[in-house]
Amino acid sequence: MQIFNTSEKTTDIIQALLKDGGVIVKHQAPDELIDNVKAEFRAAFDREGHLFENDFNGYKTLRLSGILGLSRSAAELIAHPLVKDVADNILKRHCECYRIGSSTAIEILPGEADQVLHRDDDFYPIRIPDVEFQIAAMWALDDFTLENGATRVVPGSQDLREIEDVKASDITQAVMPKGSVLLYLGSTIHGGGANNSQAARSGLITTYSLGWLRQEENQYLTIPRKTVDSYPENIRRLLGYQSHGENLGVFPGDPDGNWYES
Ligand SMILES: O=C(O)CCC(=O)C(=O)O
Repeated sequence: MQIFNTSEKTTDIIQALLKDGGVIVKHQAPDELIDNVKAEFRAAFDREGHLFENDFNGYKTLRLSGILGLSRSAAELIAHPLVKDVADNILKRHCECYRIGSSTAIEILPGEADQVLHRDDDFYPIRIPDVEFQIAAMWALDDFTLENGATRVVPGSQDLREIEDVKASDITQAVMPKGSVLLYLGSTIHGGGANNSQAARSGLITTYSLGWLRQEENQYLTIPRKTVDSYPENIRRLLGYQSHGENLGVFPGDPDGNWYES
């Protein structure tokens, strides 16, 4: 998996992502922004982060959903220009617009084991050859290291190999400094890493899915409407407040005017 720096061309980043199924781009968000996001998550992590514990998420991992209802600063990561450029390029090959599939803050605590390897898009019941249903952006809110559970990724696994066939030697880890982003395809096998350090490892993963697919996390019922309305149009669109073309998900007030004339 290739590692890029800020200065490199987006087309090269996209090419690497499509080739390897994942790519790291370092130093995309300033420390101050990352610290604000972390501060805005803190109380919610402490209050409700444990509610997501299960065999898949782990029992020493805190999680949060409904991110844009919890942190306004997170909007800057979710709608980051690089992520948008990459999503535009990969997803708009197959749709007119895309939306947030899910957005999840994840704090892996010391003592957590490896998460089960998985593909994010496996919950869609069919595949269409050569169509990526979604991409994901995992922001490092702390330095991601081998010891603290940097996301495990299987480069090339967008070839749809069986997850059971993955060998330890196929797995790499997204070691990256705080403020960097790991981009990966919905079809790429990955999972959280074991945290063998003494400190928590926090990240924010957002998936972006084709506009004609059902969103993984129902943003309409998760984020209060008043909060949605307080965001600018690009964020409202990402949350799903836009129709897909003239016929899917139309509603009064659609920003593209896809509603019946009265
Ligand atoms: O925490 C991580 O590094 C990855 C988590 C993940 O892939 C997931 O929960 O779907």
